[in-house]
Amino acid sequence: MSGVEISRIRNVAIVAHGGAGKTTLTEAMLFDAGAVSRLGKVEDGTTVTDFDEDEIKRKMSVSSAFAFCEWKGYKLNLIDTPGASIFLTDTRNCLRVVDGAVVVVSGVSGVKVQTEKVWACAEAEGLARLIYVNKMDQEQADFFRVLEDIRKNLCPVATPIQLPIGAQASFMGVIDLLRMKALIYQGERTGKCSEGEMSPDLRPKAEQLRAALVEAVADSDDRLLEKYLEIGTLSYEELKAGLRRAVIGGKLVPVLCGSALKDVGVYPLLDLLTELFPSPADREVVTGVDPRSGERLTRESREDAPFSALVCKTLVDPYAGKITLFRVYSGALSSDSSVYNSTKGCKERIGQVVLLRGKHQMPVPAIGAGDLGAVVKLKETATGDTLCDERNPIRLEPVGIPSPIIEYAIMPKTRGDEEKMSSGLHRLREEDPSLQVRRDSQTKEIILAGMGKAHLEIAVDRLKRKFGLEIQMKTPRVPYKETIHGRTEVQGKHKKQTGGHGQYGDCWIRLEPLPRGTGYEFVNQIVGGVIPRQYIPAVEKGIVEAMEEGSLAGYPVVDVKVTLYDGSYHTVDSSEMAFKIAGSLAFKKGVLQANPTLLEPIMTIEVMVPDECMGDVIGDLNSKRGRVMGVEAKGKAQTIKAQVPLAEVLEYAIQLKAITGDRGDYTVEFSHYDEVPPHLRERVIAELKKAKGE
Ligand SMILES: Nc1nc2c(ncn2[C@@H]2O[C@H](COP(=O)(O)OP(=O)(O)O)[C@@H](O)[C@H]2O)c(=O)[nH]1
Ligand SMILES: [Mg+2]
Repeated sequence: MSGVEISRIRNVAIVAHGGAGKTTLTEAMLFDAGAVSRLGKVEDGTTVTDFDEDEIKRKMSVSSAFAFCEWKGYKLNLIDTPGASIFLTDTRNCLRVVDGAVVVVSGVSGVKVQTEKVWACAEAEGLARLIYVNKMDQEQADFFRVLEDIRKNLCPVATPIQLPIGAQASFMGVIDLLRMKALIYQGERTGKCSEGEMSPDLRPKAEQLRAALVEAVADSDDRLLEKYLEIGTLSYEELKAGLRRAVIGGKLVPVLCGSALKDVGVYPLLDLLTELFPSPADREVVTGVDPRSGERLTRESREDAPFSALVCKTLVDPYAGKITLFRVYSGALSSDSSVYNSTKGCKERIGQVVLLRGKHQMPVPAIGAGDLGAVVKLKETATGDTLCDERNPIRLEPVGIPSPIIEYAIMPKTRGDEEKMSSGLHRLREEDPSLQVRRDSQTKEIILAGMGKAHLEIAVDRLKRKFGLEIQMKTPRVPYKETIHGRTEVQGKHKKQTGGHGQYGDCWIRLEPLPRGTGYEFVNQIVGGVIPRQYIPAVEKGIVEAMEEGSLAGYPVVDVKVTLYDGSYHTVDSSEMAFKIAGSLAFKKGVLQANPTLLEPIMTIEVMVPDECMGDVIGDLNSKRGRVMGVEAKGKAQTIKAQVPLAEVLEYAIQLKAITGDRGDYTVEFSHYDEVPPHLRERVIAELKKAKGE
């Protein structure tokens, strides 16, 4: 129906830390396979998968991109993913819909914290993996140093199946250890190579590595091991088949090398993807739930099964509209049909379905099981949704959304653009669910939250480019709170008895501090009707309103117990309004008498950094009034757990980047409120008052 047999589809994500060469490698694969006639460059903004204006401007991927090519009768669906941690959600969504991942590691700088992160994501998805050691042409590239790094910090079962020929400026090809042949590249950036015998000086190393490879493959399979122990070696066919099973089972990860920029070692990579990676039919059947009963369901990767697909990405174009990218798990999606969105519980009209190669859309009659595709102009569907056959509904499991780590207050530069901004933000969120928008009930600011400052800046840039909106970004205000240390008794009296109908309300309240985090408690101890029962809620209402704006600096008052114990009333002049005012007056006065103080939010922060940065990061946290609670080693990284006031880490994403050279990462979440130290309180209050005055 869709033209490709499922066993001949390979869905592959290209993952790595930023700058390892994913986009360049994707470009070289597309070029070598003849899908594009010109080999583009990231520097020139001419690659297929960095087509977005933001990417061309920044010379880095900010969004994953689909592309496909044909290679020896197979269809390779490639997803070039962004490497920066701020876009990890996008990368995770892509990893969910592929069957294998090419992990690119720079032959110069080796494994980075971000490599470990994407590696862990690929592993969690149960993906077959292959490591491509890139940039072998660059100065200081060293295959064996990086291999050791990979084995130690990323994957103990990483096993070379190639050996570089030459190094750095003299890097010219690779030795295929499976066939023991040398592939020598001549022309610059043509992808073409000639096959021949390896030079004698490389043979000992090649033989040693091949023996290790054969042993590793044998080790991964009892039947092969028996044979190997008996005969001492494996045939080429056994080796190849055993290697494929080991790769699919995650028991062995082949290591290749090359130069994406010079298009060296890309041909063999394409071959190996078809030969070693699983087809969609080789994966375990996809599971989901029945949206009506919650019962567990499965769908086989077959075109005659009921249709199901998972949306892994949404692109919003102000002119072309919304593009929804998905993987079909079962059945097929035809143009001009209708499907059911089981996440939203609504039907969607399907117009033209297309295949994507970067920004180019190629219309097709249908997208079949196991394949990746896209459709434009769906109304309700967002990333993470399941599309399925209405009569056979299923909901597949989406990738979760991480909690944001940085927040900025945003406002349109032009007054009156608020509504336009809000609808623009809504569209952006359809593309990128890791962007979050909320209005802070306390500071009244619109808060844009995301995974890093650059993440938010890119969002703001997009609002400008796509919707013509000029947006201002500010560090958000810290939501301080106020509380009291002391106990006090205070009267609030509201009396106006000159002319006409008078007003009279009078109450006595007692204020006492409550433990941190308790909030507020109101106790009515009025006896003998000194305040008539119907006015008591009014007194409390006045107190609650006054509590929203404390007397110290105008921030909400928390953790107080208020006891109403006395008062008086007037038979004619008393009213609810008068008692409400009396309650409010009493509370405001009382707070000032009861030794008021300022509370600030304290965050729990977990910082992941490489060993060598740890001292600097801990020192910096200490200077930020942080309290380090523990350090835990995890692979090559250390995780530092600390508590630190929010006011000190509003721009932590930027500071950590500076301290660690972008090798760190962190998560932050609210922990509790604690008192602002007395020596800082006056300064904070003065600043707050100044800000309020503006
Ligand atoms: N010398 C050399 N540079 C490379 C190679 N592959 C990529 N680069 C360069 O490394 C930079 C980052 O490449 P890019 O493909 O954008 O990396 P990505 O962030 O992983 O997508 C660019 O300047 C590329 O030209 C390579 O094999 N050799
Ligand atoms: Mg890229």
